[in-house]
Amino acid sequence: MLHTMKIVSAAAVVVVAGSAGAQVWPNVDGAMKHVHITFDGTNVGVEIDFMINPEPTPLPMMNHGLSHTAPADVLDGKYVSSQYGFLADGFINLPQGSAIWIEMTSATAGLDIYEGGMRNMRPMHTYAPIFGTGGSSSAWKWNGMMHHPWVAAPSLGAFDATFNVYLGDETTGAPLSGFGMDSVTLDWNAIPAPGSAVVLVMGGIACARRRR
Ligand SMILES: [Cu+2]
Repeated sequence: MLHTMKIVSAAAVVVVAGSAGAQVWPNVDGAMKHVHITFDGTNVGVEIDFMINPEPTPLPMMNHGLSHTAPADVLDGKYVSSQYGFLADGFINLPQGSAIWIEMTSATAGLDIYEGGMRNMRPMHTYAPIFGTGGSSSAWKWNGMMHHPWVAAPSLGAFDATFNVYLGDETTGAPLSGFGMDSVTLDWNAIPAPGSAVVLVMGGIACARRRR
């Protein structure tokens, strides 16, 4: 009896490993760049970290030409970055019935943003459209955890998005009076992926050789 159970569990492990090998999740390029959120009891604050990660902005977005596993396939064909991540800077104690909301107030046309999460837990992310993408609400309720959204651009070039971060009703997101809000602009540069640059260089060498 015990022996049979062991065989069954070994088979289950093989199945899980096989399906995991077939999955394609989007690349996580570059080091995490945190967007620190604070609340001192009265004012919400938001600031891009340049102390822990001094990498200058705009941050790169790249298209690796991957066919991602659903629901991450919303990123197919796009220049993608998940480097920016919202993160609590210190302990945050919220008033009863409130939540910290992040609302996108403006962005470069064509920029899409999808729900992510902890950066190394890509299979757990919903990839649901947020911040106005695909007709979603421009305001998104932050759960207080580290959250790296997936940001996607349709073409090469410069992209940015500006957000208000404020204390709102935990259900409706309506701003609560008597509390200060803050805003932050995140920016990106959609650039060719390193792999595609290598292909171009190799192509150039092949052309040079042919000419001789
Ligand atoms: Cu992070």
